[in-house]
Amino acid sequence: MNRPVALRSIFLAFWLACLFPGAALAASLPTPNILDAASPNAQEVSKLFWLVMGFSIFVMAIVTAFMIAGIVGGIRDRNKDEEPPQTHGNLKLEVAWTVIPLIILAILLVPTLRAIYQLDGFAAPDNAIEINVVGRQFWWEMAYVDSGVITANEVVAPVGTPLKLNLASADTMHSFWLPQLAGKTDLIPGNQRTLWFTPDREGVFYGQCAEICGDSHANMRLRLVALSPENYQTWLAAAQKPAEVPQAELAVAGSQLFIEKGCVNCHAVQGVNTYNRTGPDLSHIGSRTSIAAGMLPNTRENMIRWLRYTDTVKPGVAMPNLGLSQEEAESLSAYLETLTLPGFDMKRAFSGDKPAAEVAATLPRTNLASLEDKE
Ligand code: HEC
Ligand SMILES: [Cu+2]
Repeated sequence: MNRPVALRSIFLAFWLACLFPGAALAASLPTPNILDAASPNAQEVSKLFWLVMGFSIFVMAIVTAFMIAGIVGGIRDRNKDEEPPQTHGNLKLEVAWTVIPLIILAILLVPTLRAIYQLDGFAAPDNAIEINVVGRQFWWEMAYVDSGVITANEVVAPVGTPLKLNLASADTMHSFWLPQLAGKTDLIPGNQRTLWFTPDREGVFYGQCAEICGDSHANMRLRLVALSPENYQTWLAAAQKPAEVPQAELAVAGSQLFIEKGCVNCHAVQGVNTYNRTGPDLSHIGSRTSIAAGMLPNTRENMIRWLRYTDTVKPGVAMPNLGLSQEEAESLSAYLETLTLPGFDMKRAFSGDKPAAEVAATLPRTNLASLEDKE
């Protein structure tokens, strides 16, 4: 390799390495960006991130400078005949590169320990809203301890009040992760963990199971919907009431199929059957932004697809494919659409002028084309 080419490749490699994270940040899609914190606890984590990042860049710059100086020197001297000076062992250098990292690590240890104690589940304030979260292959159940409200895959919470989540698993290990709100916490069978944070702005925040748990681990997503305190109170009241009884013919037929086809054996719907937790509570499924643990936007078309091709849409799913016809799936979907929160419109639940658009922008981006291929 001649000199200009060698030098140019070094610089090119350097700039490419800098560009990649930049490009990822620039693609400002509604991704769960850990650095775009929406709670003081997540803020703490991103502050730590920048601190460690700062030290790392500093160390990298020094090491790279020495490296480049060495390479440039080597290239310049390559035609010289004499041997370069030979050295062996250097006590001062050895001490320096042991002590300097120790100092850096000691500096980083202080804020790290502080953050660990602050974020600890036991530190949750007394006024926290307590929610029991159970992870299952491949969905989440949320049970509000005080109000008895049960939802699935979407946590609804008020801005400004701490949430205390008691995390448990019904089968294998999962990990609860809402990157903009708190760090990951594992759900370990037979062991309860706690996590707390306080959402500090309205919005829909993405989450994801972060511990590989089976075929559809990547499809085990979740949402946190943070509402203004007033809207949260309205939601809470609505969530405790059954949805209105369906009137339209198609939906009424669907409500009968819901019983005939055995959906009631696994799914609870307020006012229809009693407490049943084999599958997600569907009492207000019509008001959810997504279905199948955050996989698909909640539309009629997607619901039909889900009911007819359950196991193709979501590999390894615990809901059986019931062999429904297109007509049956249509009336069931029409029925499920009527199961909305009475007197509460999730799409208009945000104050200000970004309501429905915000919900729409935060819908999941699943590659539907690939699903169609399978059908
Ligand atoms: C053997 C139990 C079982 C039966 C029977 C069953 N389901 Fe399910 N269902 C589940 C489970 C488990 C899930 C969660 C799947 C996942 O997301 O991994 C689910 C998910 C769903 C969801 C998505 C819920 C959400 O929160 O995203 C809908 C809607 C649904 N089922 C409707 C039906 C209908 C309608 C029927 C009857 C035709 C039915 N299910 C029959 C177990 C069952
Ligand atoms: Cu998982």
